[in-house]
Amino acid sequence: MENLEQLVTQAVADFAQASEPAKLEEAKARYLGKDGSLTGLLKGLGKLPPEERKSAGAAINVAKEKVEAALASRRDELRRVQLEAQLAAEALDVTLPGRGQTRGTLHPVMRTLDRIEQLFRSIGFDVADGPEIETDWHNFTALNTPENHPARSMHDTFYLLDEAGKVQEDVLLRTHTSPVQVRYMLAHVERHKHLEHMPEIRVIAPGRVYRVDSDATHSPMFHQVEGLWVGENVSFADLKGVVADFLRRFFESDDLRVRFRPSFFPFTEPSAEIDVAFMSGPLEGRWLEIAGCGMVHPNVLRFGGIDPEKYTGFAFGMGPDRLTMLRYGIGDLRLFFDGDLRFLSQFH
Ligand code: 2NL
Repeated sequence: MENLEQLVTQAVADFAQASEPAKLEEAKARYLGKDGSLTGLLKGLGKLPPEERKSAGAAINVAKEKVEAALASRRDELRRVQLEAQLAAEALDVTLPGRGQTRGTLHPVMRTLDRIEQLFRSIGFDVADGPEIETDWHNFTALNTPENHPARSMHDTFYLLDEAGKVQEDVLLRTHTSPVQVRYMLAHVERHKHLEHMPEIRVIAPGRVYRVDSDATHSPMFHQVEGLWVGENVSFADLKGVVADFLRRFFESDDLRVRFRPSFFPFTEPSAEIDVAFMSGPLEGRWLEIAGCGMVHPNVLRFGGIDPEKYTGFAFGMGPDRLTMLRYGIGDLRLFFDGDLRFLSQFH
C-alpha cells in the first residue's frame, strides 16, 4: 500500500501544479477518469484473491477520497485566485466623486418669469402661451396695426421663407406676445358664447419674441410678458392699481414710485408708458421706463370677438430681460444670451 500513498502524494502535487481549471481537470482525468490510475486499481480488484479484496478495496477507497478532497480544495483555490485577479483588474474606487452630480440652475430670466407668473396667479390671472411663428393677422392686423406701419416691414420683423426661398408675407416670428392674448380672447368668447355675461378675462402671456434689432441693449430674441384684463367695468384705475401693486411686490419694496406717462400704441387708447423710480439704492431717484400699457382699443376687442360697447379692458407689456437686469444689477443684456456658464450659474 506504499504504492497508494505515493499515488495520493503525486496526485496532490499534480493538482498543485495545475495553474488553471482546464489543467486541473486534465490532472483529475489521470487519476479519477475512465482510464485513470485509481479507476484502474478499482477495476483490478476482481483479479485479487477474495481474502485480499476487502482490505485492498478499502485502502483504494481511502486513497480515492483523499484525491477527491485534494481536487475539491484545489478547485476552490483556483476559483478564488481567478476571482481575486478579476476583482483587481476591474477595481472600482467607489469613493471617487460621481460624474453626473452637477445640478443646473434656472436661467435668471426664467427666474423672473416664474416670479411674475406667481405674482399674477395670486391675483387671479391665468398664464397662457402660443406659437412663436405667427400669422400676420394675429400679430399685426388683430392688434389694429395699420397696413403701412413700419413694424410690418422686413427691417423690423423676421418673415419666414417658403420652400422656394421666397418671403411668406403672412408668416413671421411674433414681435410681441399679444397674439397669444388675441387667441385667448377668441377661445374665451367661443367657450362662453352661450352665456349672457361672459366671465372676465384675466391672463398674462410670457414668452420669447423676435425683432430685427441687435446691439448692446437689444437682442433679436428677447422676452416679453403681456397682460390683459377684460370685463364689464374694467378701468384705467384698475390698471394703475394692478401695475403699482405688481411692481412693489416684484421688487419687494414699498420704497418706489410709479408714474404713468402718456404715450401711443396702435392697440391701446389711451396709452401710457410706466416708469419706476427707486427711492433708495444705486439707482435712487432715476425714472426707469419699465412697461407700456393702456385701455384695449375697441378695434382690438372686436377682432377678439368682444363687443366694445359692453366690455372694456386694459393691457400692458413689459420686458422681463430688463426687469432681471434691474433686480440683479446687471449692466449688459448680452450676458443673458451668450450662454456663458460662469455668468449663468451664479443664479440660484
Ligand atoms: C411695451 C408695450 C404693450 C400691450 C402691450 C396689448 C395686448 C392686447 C391688446 C392691447 Cl391683446 N394691448 N398689449 C398694450 C400696451 C403696451 O407693450 O412697451 N412692451 C414692452
